[in-house]
Amino acid sequence: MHILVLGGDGFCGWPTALHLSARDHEVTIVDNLSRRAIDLELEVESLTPIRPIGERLRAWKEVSGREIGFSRLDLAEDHDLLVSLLAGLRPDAIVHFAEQRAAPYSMRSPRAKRYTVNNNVRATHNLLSAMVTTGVDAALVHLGTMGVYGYGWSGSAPIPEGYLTVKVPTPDGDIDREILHPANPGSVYHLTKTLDQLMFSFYARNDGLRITDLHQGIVWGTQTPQTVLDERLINRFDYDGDYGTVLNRFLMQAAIGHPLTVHGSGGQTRAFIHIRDTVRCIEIALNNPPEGAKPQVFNQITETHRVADLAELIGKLTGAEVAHLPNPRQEADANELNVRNDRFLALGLEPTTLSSGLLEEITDIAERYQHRADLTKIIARSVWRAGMPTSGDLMTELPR
Ligand code: NAD
Ligand code: USQ
Repeated sequence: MHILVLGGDGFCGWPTALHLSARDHEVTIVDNLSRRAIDLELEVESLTPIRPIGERLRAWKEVSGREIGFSRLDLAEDHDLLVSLLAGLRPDAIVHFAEQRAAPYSMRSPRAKRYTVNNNVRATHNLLSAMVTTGVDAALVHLGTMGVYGYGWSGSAPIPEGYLTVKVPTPDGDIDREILHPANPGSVYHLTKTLDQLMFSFYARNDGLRITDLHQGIVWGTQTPQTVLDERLINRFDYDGDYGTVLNRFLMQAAIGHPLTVHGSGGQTRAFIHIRDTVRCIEIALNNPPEGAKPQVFNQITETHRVADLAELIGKLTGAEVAHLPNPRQEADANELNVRNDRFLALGLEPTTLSSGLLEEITDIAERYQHRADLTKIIARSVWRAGMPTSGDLMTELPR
């Protein structure tokens, strides 16, 4: 297949592009390199030394003998260029990673809120509209998020894969209707993913686009079988308070002797998936497109954990201290989370679950590159509402 990987320079996109190329697909990456620009804005860098996109692609050709194409294009701004690209390449499939993906970044300022909405909503809509304009009948796989369901809305009831059947009362009795699971976004970023879902429903129904929306949990790990082949292929590792996600942050913090930054009680339960499974799931989704008329939704997760349990586990493995900090987010202090993931399991996914071997592999990477860490960037400083407590001052007093 010829596959476009939109956002293919990012944390999930880069290893996916390499994985699909290694599986003999023709791959073209489309990216505006905005994630690298946000690093400059936040004055922070990936813990791992990621190379410029051109060097990454040359290294891949040297190592594998395969070529990956690249087009620098802003999906939100360059609609006409996108139309020309689709009309010229006529890809068989498109994977859409190209959005601003950090919840804390999306809440850090009015400008960041507006940027996240403008970027994500326009990128997705431009893509859908360009697919219709060009008549490109590609299977579209989008990276959505578990956060569209919210946390705790249905208690311990299992979260279905996208849709819920409800009873609608009518004068002639109840009728069953399948609806998208109610949206309960917890940040402006998550809000954009709920808006994406509505756009997918419309374009599938109106234009017959074949869309798979992957409601992915928090991705952990960093390396895949392809990114370890050469240091120039290394994947990003975000550890800062906006882009670093909880498990990778805890592992990095343990490696450098920083207390583990649990927000509040740590009773928040979240869904997780290893980056190696992310790339496999995307390949499975590409091989199993829907018919059209309705987007199919897969919950792309392999396990759930409480934040406090993760901290305790890593503390035991590494001797790291656990710090309970004021939570900068507006979220439930504790929640249950029971998620169905039958569809990927039925299609052959063999989950990579948390094991001490994998945890150590990440701690090793964090130790190797700890000289690149800026300790002032570790604390999460984006708050959900003005006046909320931050842990910044407290942390300067914690032992290192
Ligand atoms: P990332 O920020 O590392 O990568 C996103 C890439 O998209 C970047 O390279 C960025 O430059 C590019 N991009 C953003 N806006 C663009 C635009 N308008 N035009 C062209 N390129 C653009 O993020 P990631 O962690 O790789 O996440 C990828 C996708 O997966 C996101 O949509 C995210 O919501 C979703 N997701 C990520 C996680 C996670 O834990 N990382 C979990 C669930 C879902
Ligand atoms: N948390 C801590 N300490 C930290 C960092 C986070 O306790 O140092 C807590 C947060 O308060 C939250 C939980 O850990 O309760 C998860 O936070 P996170 O930053 O790991 O993940 P989140 O903000 O939800 O976002 C990440 C990705 C996003 C993706 C989402 C999947 O950045 O792109 O959509 O995971 S999900 O969480 O399933 O919606």
